[in-house]
Amino acid sequence: MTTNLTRRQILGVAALQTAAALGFTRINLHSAQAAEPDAVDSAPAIVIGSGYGGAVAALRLGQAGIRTLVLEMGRLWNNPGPDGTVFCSTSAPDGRSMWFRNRTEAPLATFLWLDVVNRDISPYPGVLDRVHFDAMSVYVGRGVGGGSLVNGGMAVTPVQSYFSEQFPTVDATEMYGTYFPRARSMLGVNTIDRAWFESTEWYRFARTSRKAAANTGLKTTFVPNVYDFAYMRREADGTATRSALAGEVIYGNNHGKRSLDKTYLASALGTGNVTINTLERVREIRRAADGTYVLTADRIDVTGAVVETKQYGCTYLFLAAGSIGTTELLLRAREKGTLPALDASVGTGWGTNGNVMLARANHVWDTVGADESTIPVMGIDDWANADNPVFAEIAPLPTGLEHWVSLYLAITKNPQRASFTYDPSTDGVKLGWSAAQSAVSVSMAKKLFDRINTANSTIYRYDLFGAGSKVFADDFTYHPLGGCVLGRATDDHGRVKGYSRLYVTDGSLVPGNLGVNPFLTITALAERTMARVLSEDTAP
Ligand code: FAE
Repeated sequence: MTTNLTRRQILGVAALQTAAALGFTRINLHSAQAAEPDAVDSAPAIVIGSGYGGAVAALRLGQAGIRTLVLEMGRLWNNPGPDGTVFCSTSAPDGRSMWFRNRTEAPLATFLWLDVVNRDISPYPGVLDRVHFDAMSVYVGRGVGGGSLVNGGMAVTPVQSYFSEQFPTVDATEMYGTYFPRARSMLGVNTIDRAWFESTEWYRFARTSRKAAANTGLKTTFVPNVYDFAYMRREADGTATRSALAGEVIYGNNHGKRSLDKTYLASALGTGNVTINTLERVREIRRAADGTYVLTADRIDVTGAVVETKQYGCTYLFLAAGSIGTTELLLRAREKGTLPALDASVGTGWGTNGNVMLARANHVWDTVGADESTIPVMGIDDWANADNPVFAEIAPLPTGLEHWVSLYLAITKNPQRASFTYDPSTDGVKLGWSAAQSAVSVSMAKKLFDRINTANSTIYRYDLFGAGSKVFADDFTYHPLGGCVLGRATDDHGRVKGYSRLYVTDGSLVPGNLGVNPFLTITALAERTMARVLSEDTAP
């Protein structure tokens, strides 16, 4: 990994490693029996979750000199396994791939209808989770860095007019002038060299999809990424260990990716004010009589057994457990009466960002190449089409063989939203999203790709999404958004309604749809919240 780290970031990485070592040692010392919570550990500020929203909160709190504890249910991904790598490979996944599963659950289930993609694995706190609800499942990252550990790294700035439509009370000039640039710079966003893109075998697949779009009269656009493209070129030259060029992405990149543990979180630890506890899942939040917050968290071991139940206290509480995690924590607190004054809109306004995955079969002369980089760098941009707005990421399908498949993740302007409800029988949440709501995304994606197929005399692939010749994968999303929407469940800066010194900084603030991949916006909004909170709420 050659991504440049600042001295503070290097200190931070060293601290992460020490914390992990200590964490695992402590875990081994405890019996598998869960204990009752006893002592309350306290910190002025606690952050739940270490994805984008949590990483921004931790860094800015640490820089402000506020001692901060981050609680993360996943593990720290820094120690190599027996095979010498931190993350397992995509072609031969093991327990490190998925969160406590007996078998992997990859987005593409089959190839030529054959069950050749998924593998049996041993349960372990792996890096990718697929959370199942009735008619929708949600992919999320687990570990220090959250979704940044497993995602495609696409750092896309939304169209300003649509951002303003979704966030009418947020000053867009300030977002586009200050917070988006700040987020891009902190995340290490870079762009692929155009000449290399045009010539390398590794992006033949994207050029072939671009040609099909151009034949349809559609516009394509380059998309920035946090994967280090200079490193990728060295991979191609054979002078650096391959990661993006070795099929790595959804189960973690061993090299090249500027995930949050290398950027925001390393800097946060470098402040000396931030500690991250791993394998600790917050279960309950309540408010003490003095107005401070008390959290109950289960510490698990690598078998998933609860080895300790802990209580934490804090003055400032930042929820950054992701759209699903934060919404569940708040809904449970409202419905069980531990935070009864939470707004009625908590749990509402959730959407899939209109996600649909699909693939086309190219003609034999339109090859995609045996070599495909896992890092997407291009999208079909038809968002300005008022009749059917779609932004479709040109996605890789690296198998090491020519397969003539063009894969896409379409982001459609689906207006459908769903709500979560608390289920006392499981102490969890149910999601009211229906298959009919997914059908709205499918019909929009179909409209666009029918045009592309007609213009190119091509057809869809029917063999990739499981038995039954499913063409449109509409039963999962990579982009869960909403549940605690900005300006509804919170004020305009993520302060949760009904309680002081309680904040949300993650994807649950985004009202269900953004039109582009969401992490840059989540990061920029979190920067905006932290700037306001630190200037107004934490003064002595
Ligand atoms: P997130 O990153 O999910 O972090 C939440 C963290 O909280 C996780 O580490 C959880 O383990 C932890 N957590 C949850 N509950 C608890 C609890 N009770 N106690 C303690 N910890 C908890 O949230 N987006 C893009 O913009 N570009 C892409 O290219 C892209 N590709 C993607 C590919 C895949 C396969 C996936 C799954 C997602 C992709 N995304 C992409 C989405 C992006 O990763 C996602 O929007 C962000 O990670 C969401 O950030 P949050 O801070 O909301």
